[in-house]
Amino acid sequence: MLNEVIERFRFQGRLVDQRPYGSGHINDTYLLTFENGNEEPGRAILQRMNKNVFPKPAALMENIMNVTAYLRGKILENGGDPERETLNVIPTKDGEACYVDAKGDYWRSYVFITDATSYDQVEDPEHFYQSAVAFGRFQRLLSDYPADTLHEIIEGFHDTRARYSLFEKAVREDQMGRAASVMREIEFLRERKSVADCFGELLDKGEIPLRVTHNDTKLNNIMIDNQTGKGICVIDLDTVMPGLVMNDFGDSIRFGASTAAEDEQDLSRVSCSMELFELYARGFMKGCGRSLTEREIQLMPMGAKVMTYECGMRFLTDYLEGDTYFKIHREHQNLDRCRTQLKLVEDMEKKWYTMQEIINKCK
Ligand code: ADP
Ligand code: GN1
Ligand code: MG
Repeated sequence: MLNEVIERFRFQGRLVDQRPYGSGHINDTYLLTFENGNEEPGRAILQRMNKNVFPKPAALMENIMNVTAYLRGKILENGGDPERETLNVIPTKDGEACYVDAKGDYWRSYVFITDATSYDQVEDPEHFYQSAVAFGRFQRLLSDYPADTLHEIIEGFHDTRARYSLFEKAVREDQMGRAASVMREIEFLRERKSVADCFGELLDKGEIPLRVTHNDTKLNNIMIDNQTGKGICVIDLDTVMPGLVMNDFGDSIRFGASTAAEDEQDLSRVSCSMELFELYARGFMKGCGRSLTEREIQLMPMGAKVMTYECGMRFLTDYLEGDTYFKIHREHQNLDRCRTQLKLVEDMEKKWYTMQEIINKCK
């Protein structure tokens, strides 16, 4: 199957290797290697887009083509290298942004960003700081992007209130008969329903602005340059849509400032590091420049809590529904993921004033 798909793209050279790649939870990603007569072989990323998660892949690709073209212009204006600093789609031989196979699966390809790494956990705090500068800069570069031309790829993606309703529905329906065994987690989320409502209420009152945001700012969605240690390229642009800047900040904290992996089973190892929180806050504010309102800045700790609460709730919802959304590699992995998120929420509650103080120091 893969060979037939690879055939359809405008790749150069002779294919010498193909292998599953990366640790994303959504798409099926492959690394392809080509012999092309140069010392350094050619490489490309090939992805089967997840049609369960992205039911409108053509609209999604239109967003990506437009956003990457826009970023390319900005990068050139700033004297950068658009081949490494933004994703570049490799078209099909027919000149399309993606290929639809006989089974109706959508495939796309990207230029492989060489000499850079995407990290699943913070190995060097400086990388985390640099990822913050890059995600902040990404937000600033897109600040005048015409938001109304973007398709809403996943409706209500970070509408935490709506996600709460979906969670309660999953508990009610209890398709897998798992609800009784996770009552503690269910109660934890119920007791904190106000967290789910918070940003929706502020949006309703017009107190916070919608901006064009990335919406999936995990550390492994950024490439860190192996030579300079800088955040060279923001990747995984599937969810670029109007959203809240606090959520982009918060999702990075949820994932990167945790002292353990997202699916760690030993919860005593999971906490939210205030050193990493501070580093990220400094980098993100720097990257965003002066574009944020005071209200947005004050709400950054809330962004961390909302994103962590929401992600824990999404993992639990998926566990209750039979693991149909996030890829799992072992039984109960989504429950383990949920538990780390709830542990982080609890820890953030304990460290609430420290987080606020840090934000005031960094602004
Ligand atoms: P998912 O939506 O499943 O998370 P991603 O687009 O994030 O998929 O890709 C999964 C992983 O593949 C990334 O975390 C990264 O390690 C790698 N990757 C994706 N695109 C590129 C690229 N253009 N160059 C190098 N590595 C990439
Ligand atoms: C998914 O695609 P990936 O692995 O970068 C998910 C995010 C979650 C994250 C949790 C489109 O991100 O929303 O926060 O898993 N992406 C989508 O790790 O649902
Ligand atoms: Mg990803």
